[in-house]
Amino acid sequence: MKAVPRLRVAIQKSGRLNNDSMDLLLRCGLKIRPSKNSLLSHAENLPIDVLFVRDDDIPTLVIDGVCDIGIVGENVLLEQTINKSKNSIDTIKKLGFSRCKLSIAMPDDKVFVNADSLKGLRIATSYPNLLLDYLQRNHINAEIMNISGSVEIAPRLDMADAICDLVSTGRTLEENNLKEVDQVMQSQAVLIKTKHALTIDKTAAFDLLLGRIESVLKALDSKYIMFHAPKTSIEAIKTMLPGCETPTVMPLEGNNDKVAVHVVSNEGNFWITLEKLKEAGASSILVLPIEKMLN
Ligand code: PRT
Ligand code: ZN
Repeated sequence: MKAVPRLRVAIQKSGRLNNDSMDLLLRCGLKIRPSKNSLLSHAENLPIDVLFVRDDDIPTLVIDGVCDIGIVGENVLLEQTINKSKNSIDTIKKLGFSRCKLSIAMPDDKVFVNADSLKGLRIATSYPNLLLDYLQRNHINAEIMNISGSVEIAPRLDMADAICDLVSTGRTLEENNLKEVDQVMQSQAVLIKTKHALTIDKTAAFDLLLGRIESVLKALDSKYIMFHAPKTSIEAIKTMLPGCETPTVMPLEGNNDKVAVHVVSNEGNFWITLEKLKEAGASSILVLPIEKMLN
C-alpha cells in the first residue's frame, strides 16, 4: 500500500461515538470541516486527515494501515481482535467517553443464580466472539444466536432465552422486560494505532496529537477552585485537597483573618471536596472549568 504523507485518523461518521470523537479532535486544535458528502476531511492547520466511517470498520482500517490511528469502542475493538494475535493493533489510550457495559440479560421472570443458569440456553447477540469467550471462561455450553440489531426484542419473539448486548442507562432492557444478570465487559472509547511503521513526519504528527489529547483529557478531569478561607484553616484545607498541586495563597485586602486560595483539583469528586472545604470555613467558593493543561 502506498504511504500517505498525512496522519490519517478514522472516526465514526455518525452515531454515539461521533460527537465526542469530533469534539476531542476540535479541542486538540484541529481545524476540520466535516462535510456531509465527503468521507475524508483535511485539517487546515495540521498534517492530519480525518476519515469518517462506520465504527465496525475502524479496527480493520487501522490494522491494515489504511488509517494510522482511530477512535473506537473497546467492545467493537475486542470483538474483532479477540481471536487475532495480540500484536495486531496498539491500544494507546482510554478516552473516557461512550462508556457502556456488554451484559447478559434475561426476561424479568426467569431465574438467574450464576453463569451456570445459562447452560443450554439460546443467547442472542451482535457480539458472538465476546459472548463465546465469556461462556468458555465460565465453562458454559450454550447456543449463540448471532443477530445484527434489535437484540433486545429476541426473547419477546421467542427467538432466544437471553441476550448479550450493550447497556448504558438500562432503559432499553427495562422497556423490554429484561434484567441485567451478568457483565461480560465494560467499555469506553479508546485511541488505537496501527502496528505499521509510521514515517518520521507521521510520527511527529502523532506525537503532537497524542500530547494534545492527553492535555485535553487532563483538563477535562480537573477544575480550578478559588475560595476564601480563615488563615487558621489553611493547613487543614491542604489535607482536603490530596489530588492538587500546592495551592496559591494570597492576602485579602483589608482582611487579616482570611486569605484567598487558588488551586487546581483533579480529584474527580468535586462535590465532596467542596462540602469539606465549606465545613472547614471556606467561603465564596468558585469552581471553573479548565480548557487546556500542559505540564
Ligand atoms: O453506524 P455505525 O456502525 O457506525 O454505528 P452503530 O449503530 O454500530 O453504533 P452506535 O453509534 O449505536 O454505538 C457506537 C458505540 O457507542 C458502541 O460500539 C459502544 O462502544 C458505544 N455505546 C455506548 C453504545 C451505547 N453506549 C448504547 N447504549 N452503543 C450502543 N448502545 C445501545 C445498545 O445496543 C442498546 O440498544 O443502546 C441501547 C441500550 O442503551 P440504554 O441506555 O437503554 O441502556
Ligand atoms: Zn457499528
